[in-house]
Amino acid sequence: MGETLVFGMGATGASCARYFARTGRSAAFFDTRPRPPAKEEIRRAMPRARCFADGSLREIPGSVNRLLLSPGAPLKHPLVQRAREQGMPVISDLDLFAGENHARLAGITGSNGKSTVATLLLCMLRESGLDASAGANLGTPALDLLTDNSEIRVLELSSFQLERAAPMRLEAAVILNATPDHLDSHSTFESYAASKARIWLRCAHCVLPANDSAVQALAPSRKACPRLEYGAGRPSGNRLGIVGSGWQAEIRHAGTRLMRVADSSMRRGFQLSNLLAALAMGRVLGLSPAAMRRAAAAFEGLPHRMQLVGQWLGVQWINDSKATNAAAAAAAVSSVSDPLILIAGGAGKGLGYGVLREALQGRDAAVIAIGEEATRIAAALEPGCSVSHCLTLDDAVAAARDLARPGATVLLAPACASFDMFNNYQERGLSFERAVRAIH
Ligand code: UMA
Ligand code: ADP
Repeated sequence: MGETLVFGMGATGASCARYFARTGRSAAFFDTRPRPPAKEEIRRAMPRARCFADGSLREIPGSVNRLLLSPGAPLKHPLVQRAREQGMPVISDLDLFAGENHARLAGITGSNGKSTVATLLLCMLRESGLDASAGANLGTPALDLLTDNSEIRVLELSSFQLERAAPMRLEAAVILNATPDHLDSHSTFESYAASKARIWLRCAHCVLPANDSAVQALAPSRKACPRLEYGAGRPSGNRLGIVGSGWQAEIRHAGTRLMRVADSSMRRGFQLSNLLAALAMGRVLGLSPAAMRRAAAAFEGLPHRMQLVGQWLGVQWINDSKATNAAAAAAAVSSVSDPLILIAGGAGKGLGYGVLREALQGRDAAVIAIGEEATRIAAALEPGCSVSHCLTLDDAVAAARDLARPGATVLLAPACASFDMFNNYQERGLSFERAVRAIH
């Protein structure tokens, strides 16, 4: 058997190296970055494998008989074009995973909310007594999941992963929402959304939000695939919904009471929508209402997503560093009350900020803009909203303290990637928390 050329020496590349070492196959590795982050990890797993960093490989070596693309490997790179011209199989880590996986599979995609819903569903599965794991875009690369004995696996799938992999057999799959993101890589929203829709191509049961026209437009016909919808409206046989209001509001499906909305901390807006999505996936996977209820009641959300840093002098400070696109930041803005001071900005992803402008319309809000996108954000939000600029996140926190009056919320929801100032969104969130604590 020939050699696999793995394009990408990051987390996925390293998981491929471990997989090939485990299965006794040979591979070479390639990355366009001068210092790919997982080069040492790859060397440890496969000491004799050839590694080409800095884009130093111009031709596909003769020993190679297939190309494996990491999620970040650019599809337009000449080596990818060359492989296709030569009729060489171009695969992804998920294709290898699917060929070896014997566990039940649940898939989760969407522009926002994936990690939250995947983690909550994992908690529900474990609370049901199942040996379950979760991974793919959610941290643990899919091939590393194969080393555990899970009977069921939750895959969080990004548009990049879905675009590069053959359609997978999933027992249940949800698209949470479809709003613009990653348009610096996907050239149009339509091609981005079409990548997301690939999750349903071989899936046994579609799960989708009832009132989201962008997602509904991606769904296969009811004849082609059974579906369970979820939303705030009345429940029925193929719809998980809510009956009653306030403290009495109950989530039900097909005559079964699942839980009271008030039993979870995810009670409003997009967080309630994420709770309904996880419950709907749990229903399709046959979980008991009691186990789902216990898991949902105990779930406190993930770090850097609407995380309360603290409250000082009547001002609450919230870290939503994971709001890396305009729709996420708009959802975050809509979920808090006025007066609001929003810290936004960072590295752009080719997106507009129209939805953020709409979310801020008529609000008692001020914006502090930072990072490479500061000027574009100001241009999009002014004059409806007052925008000031700061050079660093520390300066933005100090400026927010000066602006905030008792009762206010200061929200970090950048609507941008973090890479202009930080290594990742976690580092940005931690910097925010440190700066907030330092001034109190
Ligand atoms: N890159 C290059 N040259 C290369 C290869 C990659 O410049 O030759 C760049 C890519 O454009 C990208 C970065 O390097 O910006 C990382 O690419 P990668 O393929 O090496 O990524 P991995 O380290 O393998 O991590 C990927 C996912 N990252 C991306 O899709 C960008 C991780 O999701 C995922 O956890 C991991 O695989 C394991 O499955 C992270 C992510 O940010 C959390 N995902 C995006 C998101 O959630 O918005 C999609
Ligand atoms: P993802 O894994 O898709 O990035 P996360 O669960 O990590 O999603 O949430 C990222 C951010 O997206 C959150 O910090 C919040 O601002 C926003 N968000 C979460 N769920 C939703 C949703 N259902 N709709 C809109 N925005 C959301």
